[in-house]
Amino acid sequence: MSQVRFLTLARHIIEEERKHPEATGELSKLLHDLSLATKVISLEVNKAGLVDILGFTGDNNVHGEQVKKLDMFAHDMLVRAMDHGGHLCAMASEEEEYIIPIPKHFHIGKYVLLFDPLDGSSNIDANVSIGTIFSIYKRVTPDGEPGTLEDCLQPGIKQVAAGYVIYGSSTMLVYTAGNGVHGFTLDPAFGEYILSHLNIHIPKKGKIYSINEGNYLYWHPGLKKYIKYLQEEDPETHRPYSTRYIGSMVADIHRNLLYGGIFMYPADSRHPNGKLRLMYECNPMAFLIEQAGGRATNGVKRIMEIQPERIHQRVPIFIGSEEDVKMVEKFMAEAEANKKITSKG
Ligand code: AHM
Ligand code: MG
Repeated sequence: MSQVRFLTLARHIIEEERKHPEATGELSKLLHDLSLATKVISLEVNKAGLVDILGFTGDNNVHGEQVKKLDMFAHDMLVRAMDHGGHLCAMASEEEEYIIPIPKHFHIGKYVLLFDPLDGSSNIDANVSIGTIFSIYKRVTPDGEPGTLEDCLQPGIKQVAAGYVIYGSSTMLVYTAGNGVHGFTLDPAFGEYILSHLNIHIPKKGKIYSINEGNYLYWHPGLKKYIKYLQEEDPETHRPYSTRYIGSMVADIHRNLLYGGIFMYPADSRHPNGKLRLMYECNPMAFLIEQAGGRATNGVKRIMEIQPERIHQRVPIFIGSEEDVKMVEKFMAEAEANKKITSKG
């Protein structure tokens, strides 16, 4: 018999909230609205393979409606589900250049929602797992007015909640509100997220590394050395590690969260800031992984302490099991120190 209680996401959020008598319930309602939007996205993602039959993206479907690209569908769904809930003052999406202030004709709330509506969407046609990533902050400007860029540009340590939904062999929502990381699996029969993973802890050290090794030539010398180190044989430190790279951040991080390991999207000589976005991808994942006992840095600095300057800014990321992330930092710091010695000499 399972030891995990039969608990819906909605019930879990209410129970968590009861632990904080000062809570107003607004965050719970926000998370509830968000989870509803992701159920609709999940349904649409599951139909993706039928697009060719029902109509190509950009075409009219059998109902005479335009078939939207799935990432735009997910973006629109989230905006439409969240703009009138009364909990938000602004949103920002990876799919939209500017922030989305909540218009005055809706009730304006005290939270800010940032999201990547469908991360890894280039994988959709191959039926690979993709996901929605979200990050929630409290506004910093005065209440009652539409939110501003200032409300959106807060460092990750200010997040009040964050999470992702993975659309995989099943759909799962994993979130933290600063009190551990919990996972819920969507029951497709009755459309509820059910608690399946209570208090997830990432192992202190893993046996998996995830990186796009095709970029090897352009990497920092310390990173090259670290990857070679992981490939060497040493049973005591469980080397060689296994490579697992899906190319879909949510799926790669989800697996490493459960099994342990390190995910990296580093800077390289062609992309000095890496590829992934601080506000939509790195901060929420860093909050989750830290809450699960792991570590997330840009190689030298904690991701969540980076002061954002632009809403779409990119940042290199090393994230996962604490000891693995510390090890890559060490390799890169040593290579930097050697560089300095060589250039002096
Ligand atoms: P996207 O936001 O355009 O989907 O790009 C983000 C994705 C991540 O999910 C994934 O980790 C990364 O891009 C993979 O990039 P690459 O193909 O360069 O390895
Ligand atoms: Mg993305």
